Amino acid sequence: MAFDEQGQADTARRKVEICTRAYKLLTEQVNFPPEDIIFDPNIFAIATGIEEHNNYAIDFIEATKAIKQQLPYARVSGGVSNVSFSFRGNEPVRRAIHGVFLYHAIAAGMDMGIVNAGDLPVYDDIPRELRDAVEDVVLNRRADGTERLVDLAPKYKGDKAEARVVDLKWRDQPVAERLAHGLVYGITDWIVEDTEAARLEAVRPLHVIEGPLMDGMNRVGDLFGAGKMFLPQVVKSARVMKQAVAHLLPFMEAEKAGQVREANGKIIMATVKGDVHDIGKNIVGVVLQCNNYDVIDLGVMVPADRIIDAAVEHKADAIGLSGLITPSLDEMVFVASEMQRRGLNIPLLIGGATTSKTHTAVKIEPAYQAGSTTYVLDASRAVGVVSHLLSPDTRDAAAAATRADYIKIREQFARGRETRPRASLADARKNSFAIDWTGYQPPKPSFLGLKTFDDYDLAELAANIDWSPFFQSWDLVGRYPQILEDDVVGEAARALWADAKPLLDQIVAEKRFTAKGVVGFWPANAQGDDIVVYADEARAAPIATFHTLRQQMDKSSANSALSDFIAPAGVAPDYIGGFAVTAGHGETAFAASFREKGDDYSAIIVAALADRLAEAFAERLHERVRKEFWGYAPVEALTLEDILAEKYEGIRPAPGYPAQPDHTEKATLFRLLEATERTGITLTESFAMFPAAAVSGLYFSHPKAHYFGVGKIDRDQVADYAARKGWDVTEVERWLAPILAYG
Ligand code: B12
Repeated sequence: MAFDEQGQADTARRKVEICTRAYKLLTEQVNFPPEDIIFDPNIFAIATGIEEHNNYAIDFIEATKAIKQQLPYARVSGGVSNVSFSFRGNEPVRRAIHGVFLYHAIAAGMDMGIVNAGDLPVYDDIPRELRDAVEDVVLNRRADGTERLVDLAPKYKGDKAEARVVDLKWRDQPVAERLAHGLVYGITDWIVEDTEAARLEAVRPLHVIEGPLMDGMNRVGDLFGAGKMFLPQVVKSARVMKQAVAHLLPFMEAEKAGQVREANGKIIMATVKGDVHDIGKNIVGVVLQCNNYDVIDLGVMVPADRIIDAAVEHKADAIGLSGLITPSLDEMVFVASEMQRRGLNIPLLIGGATTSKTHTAVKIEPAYQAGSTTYVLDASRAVGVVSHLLSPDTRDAAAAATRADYIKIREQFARGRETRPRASLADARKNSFAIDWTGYQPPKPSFLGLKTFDDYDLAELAANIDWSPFFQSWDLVGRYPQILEDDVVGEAARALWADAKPLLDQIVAEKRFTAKGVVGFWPANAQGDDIVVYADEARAAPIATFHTLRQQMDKSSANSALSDFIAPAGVAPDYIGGFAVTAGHGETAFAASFREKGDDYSAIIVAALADRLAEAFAERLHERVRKEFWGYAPVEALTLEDILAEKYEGIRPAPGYPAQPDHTEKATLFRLLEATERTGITLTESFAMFPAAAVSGLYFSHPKAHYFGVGKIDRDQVADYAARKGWDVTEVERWLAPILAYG
């Protein structure tokens, strides 16, 4: 935020001044990478009736422009809802102010903002009278702008959303307009009737697709590309399009003229070998289909040769890879090198929760010189990137621009490597997280060994769902339940909730999913940075060893490792726990039942609900471990909110998360838990779990145990870790590639 000794920056000059100062401090004095700087130069309310507030929106927009021009790579964000605060309670006017403000701020270079993803009005759609009055205020074009808008506002007060549902005036429009309206607003109620009406008016059924339907979808594509429309709406529009095409298909078949609709391009999409995650890939696929691209989705766990064979067979124009876990990053490098070896030169697109621009530039792009490689942050950017890379007029320039950008990133990455001070492993161990074990009796679990849950009660899990990540996976940012009443994202979240809740109730009532889990407890003690697990209290022969990694940042606070939270051998008899849970049995089939009807929207919701139930299973089981199964917190009485805020004792670190970045530790965990036999969860060669809606991890009971990020590790620890795991150094470097402080 743009604050300094004098307080908040309100004018453009002050905002730029403070951001420039911070920029210089960060980049020149602490060598902070400029691309990681996000400025929020303060968005303040306009039209408050106080004259000096009238220029606040302009001040932000001007400051944004200056920051983007003068402070390379820095990004700009802001709390958009602040700008319309003086009209709280009048949602339609607030929405119009957000739409107009963002229209100008994005044009000035704004990169992101806290705003309602699914409920922003379509700029061109804001009633002209209202839009002009709002623009007068946002751009401070007239001294009496505020009065005029205050006078006009009551006219638009009625809740537009409801107006939109009851406002059926659009049903009186010509069929082409009705089709476009249904597409833009995601309304399926009349799609078959309207498509049929259009078919009867058309010479050939194909003309309905090439005409009104594509016009409607191009509007959706343009609005989405321009940041005036957001993910949930776009995926809903796709559903309308698919149902319209499904109605026309038999007529086109019957016609047998064999004319096919010209697509903008053909794209092969796949989640790479060893990875099972597809929500992100599916969302991008739907958005691209909306924009008239033919998407050939090969699914998950797809080996490189199958991806490339499909690209050759279908004469594809691009390949899109997705991945969620770090081992998939290496696989993406391999696919890129195979594309190079097999002589392809079509664009390669990279996306997924674990991918990043830096990794793509430093590791993937160098492996594929024959064609371009582009990282895509999220679905909202996919269409723009693809259209630039595939259109003959822009593809060379687009590829060249990315290549130049990635060269810069590689240079910065190399520079960043040199400077950061690090601790040797020996020094890091001397600075370990010290626990005073004298007089501490580690709590003994109520049982040792395993406990299986064959069919955990879905209703109990549904009651323990953390909904915030669900809305996040639809780009609606905010905490649940406040998000449902939020005056910015409320309506969009309520709409999504209204669609998701009945599906969840159906899943529970009809037992569409089966939740299976296993939990285990074993005697254990730390041995250096390892945790040795014993079969019984005799603690004679180890039955397994968990290998932990230690922080090596050069810092005053402790360089922690998970082994610090278990009593060293010979100091006190301690214990460790483990779990593996899934709620994904049945998810694929239930989601497919919607996808078959062209309803990707519900299919994606079903998959996201399985993830939520899996996460809820992990949370609920951990609670029962603390209170019952391990029983070290029998009187714990926390609300779900407190539990989600981790206000409990002990931790449950998951392999792959920052405290234990090594996914291969799941092999030891799964062997001890007999997880596959007992829950049906399998591990892929990248140690992803299938079904995808699965979580696994360890339990630590010590009250001082806490979550931390291992961060980057050095050669000395890699060599030490290899020796402890009985691997050679290259094997460790392969599995821990993203956290190596070298190479
Ligand atoms: C929700 C979530 C889960 C859910 C569901 C995951 C899923 N989607 O299937 C559950 C609870 C099941 C889960 C489990 C695990 N998770 Co998790 N999870 C997350 C979380 C919080 C959000 C991911 C998500 O779903 N986002 C929403 C979707 C829609 O976004 P997306 O996948 O990123 O896709 C978007 C873009 O990336 C892009 N995109 C995606 N693909 C493509 C492809 C192309 C071609 C293009 C152009 C664009 C594109 O567009 C999409 C839409 O905008 C992330 C943290 C984060 N903030 O990202 C951790 C995270 C991904 N999980 C992580 C881990 C480690 C795990 C577990 C291994 C933990 C464990 N030991 O149990 C398991 C693995 C499960 C398995 N089956 O193997 C790590 C992965 C990194 C790593 N170290 O490998 C993360 C990054 C957390 C962390 N901080 O470390 N996880």
